[in-house]
Amino acid sequence: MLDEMVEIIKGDITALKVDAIVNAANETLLGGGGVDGAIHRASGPRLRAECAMAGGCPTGFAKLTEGYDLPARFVIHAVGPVWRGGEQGEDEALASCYRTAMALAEEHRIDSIAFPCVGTGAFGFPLERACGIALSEIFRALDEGSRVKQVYCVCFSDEDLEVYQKVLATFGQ
Ligand code: AR6
Repeated sequence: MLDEMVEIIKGDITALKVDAIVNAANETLLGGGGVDGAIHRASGPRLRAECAMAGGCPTGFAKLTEGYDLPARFVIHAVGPVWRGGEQGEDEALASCYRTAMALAEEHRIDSIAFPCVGTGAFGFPLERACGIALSEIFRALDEGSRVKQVYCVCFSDEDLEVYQKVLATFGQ
């Protein structure tokens, strides 16, 4: 059942022991605030060193690194769009982040993956709209026969959790 494969949870993504956690990065991949800062702090300096070798990443795409000191084996650094009102290709860029991350998971034989609410913090993407895009792309990948067995959508606040659960309920899986 697809709905059992997707769980909305509240917590700190850096603490999760999954095959891969997704980072909400920026094009430099060199770290920043929010979940990006938390992941770099928890993973240690070797993560920044590997990211520095990666040569950045365009908006709407993602790159995979080792997890180093994290409980997760890999980090998938996804670069969400900066929200500019919704008419500048933001929806497609966010969808592409999720598609790229799920494709990388497939390529690296990842069974379990955890996503934060990419784009909805510093980059300002409206949360409810972002949740709809995230869940559409995640369900699409699972529906297409992804080998991923468990997807966690990790919310950092009760408010985010409530919105995510509301949006999930509209999917009627
Ligand atoms: N675990 C799970 N979610 C978290 C955590 C955590 N430890 N910490 C924050 N969040 P943001 P963006 C949530 O701003 O909007 C950075 O500076 C947070 O509450 O981290 O994609 C990067 O370097 C929010 O719901 O990412 C970029 O420059 C979500 O993670 C820029 O911010 C995403 O918020 C990216 O902005």
